[in-house]
Amino acid sequence: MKRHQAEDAATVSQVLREGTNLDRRSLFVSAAAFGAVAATPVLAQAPAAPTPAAAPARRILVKDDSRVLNIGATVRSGNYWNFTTFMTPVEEFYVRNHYPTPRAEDKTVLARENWKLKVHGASVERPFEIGYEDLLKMPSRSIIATMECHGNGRTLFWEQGGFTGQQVGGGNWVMGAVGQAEWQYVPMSAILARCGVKPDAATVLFWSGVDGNDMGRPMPYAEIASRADDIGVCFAMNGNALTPDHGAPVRIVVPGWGGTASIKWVTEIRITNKRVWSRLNTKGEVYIGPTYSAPEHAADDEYLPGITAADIKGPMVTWMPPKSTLTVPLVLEKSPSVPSNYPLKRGELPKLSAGRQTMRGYAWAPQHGVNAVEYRIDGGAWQRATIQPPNMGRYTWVRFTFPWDAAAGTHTIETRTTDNAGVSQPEQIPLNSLGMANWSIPKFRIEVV
Ligand SMILES: Nc1nc2c(c(=O)[nH]1)N[C@H]1C(S)=C(S)[C@@H](COP(=O)(O)O)O[C@H]1N2
Ligand SMILES: [Mo]
Repeated sequence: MKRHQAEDAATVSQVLREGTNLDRRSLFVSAAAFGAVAATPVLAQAPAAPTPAAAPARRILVKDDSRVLNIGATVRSGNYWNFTTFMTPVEEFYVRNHYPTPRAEDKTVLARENWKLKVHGASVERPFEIGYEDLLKMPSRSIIATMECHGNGRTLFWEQGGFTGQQVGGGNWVMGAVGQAEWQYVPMSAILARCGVKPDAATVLFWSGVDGNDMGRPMPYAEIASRADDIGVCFAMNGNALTPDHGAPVRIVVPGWGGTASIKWVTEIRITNKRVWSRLNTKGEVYIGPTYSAPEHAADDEYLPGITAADIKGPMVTWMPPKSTLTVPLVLEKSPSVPSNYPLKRGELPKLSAGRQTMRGYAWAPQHGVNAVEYRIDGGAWQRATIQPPNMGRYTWVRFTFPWDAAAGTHTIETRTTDNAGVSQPEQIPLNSLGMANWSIPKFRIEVV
């Protein structure tokens, strides 16, 4: 039975309201559960005061660091060890930018009154341009969906995959480059109906060109057509207009696929009869490694400026695989870097007080939905965790819990998700040198005191 989320407006706002309440209450509970760790300033964060007016040093990103982890100059991770809510508040939602966040003050094309989306291309019958106000007058819907960066969990390659920083490159995402929001959007079905598509359509290119000159991701037209109500041109997140970091005024949302597909600060949708190659489907955001081979391509494909056939190194990442995490900071020992505001120092274990504990976590399986979550302690038998309602299936995550009689000493807890197609997280995944989509079973080491 397929239930469409867009029809559940009441449930959605209820979840959002409950989420807000839960946030305050369980932050305390989870901090308390983590005894010694709770004493560190990161876990003890009070709800943030309104962000102070942007000082020059803050201009790279708008988001206040106090509720997120600073991974690099333009990227911020969710503090997933503090996550308690079903919906991720925007302030706690990860930011992944290839360039600094462009803002309307500097890039005037992003001002609502100037912004335009151009829909055109060789396979379009009736090209059109639309401004922000008119876009908002088109039919819209909303969907609850996770968004996850391909690089989320990259640290697992180093910490437990046996790979080094020479073999796998990229930012040190731990488990927090994922969040769940309610996205409000004009569905591609409405865009396509308005522009008319010729039968030869092969590729849809979502293009920004505002933050950098290579931020466009081609997608097969068939993929978009197959879920044209779910993919769309998004203008609001959790009920509010998009913030600059998340693509204001308008971005694309492709539920279930890795975040790269969801082009922020979008200005153009181009539909063409050729295959299109950009940086983001050739040598960036693709699987490159001994078990992967480069996709087929032809001389008369379209190559965006700066890209040639020689750049096509591996298949692009599409659906994010089933994954899970405990809300426990992962030990960083072998990773090339430790974010400066990570709650643990290099090699340090999180501490938990001995006794009966409720362990918590999140599991997601965007393509088919989460069927089950299991855990095991110190290599013992796999046991079922309890999935906390709601489980809204496809595109969404679930929260899970299990009780643990924690005895003093050092322990390892593993978590494993199985989706509704019967696919379970593997022990290891093969090398891919950009560290994409590591969905291996994570191992959380904990010191019980
Ligand atoms: N224009 C543009 N769109 C972009 C990006 C970017 O750097 N520029 N980053 C992409 C990547 S890699 C991810 S994971 C998501 C992150 O979305 P968020 O920052 O709202 O969480 O945006 C995608 N869209
Ligand atoms: Mo990403």
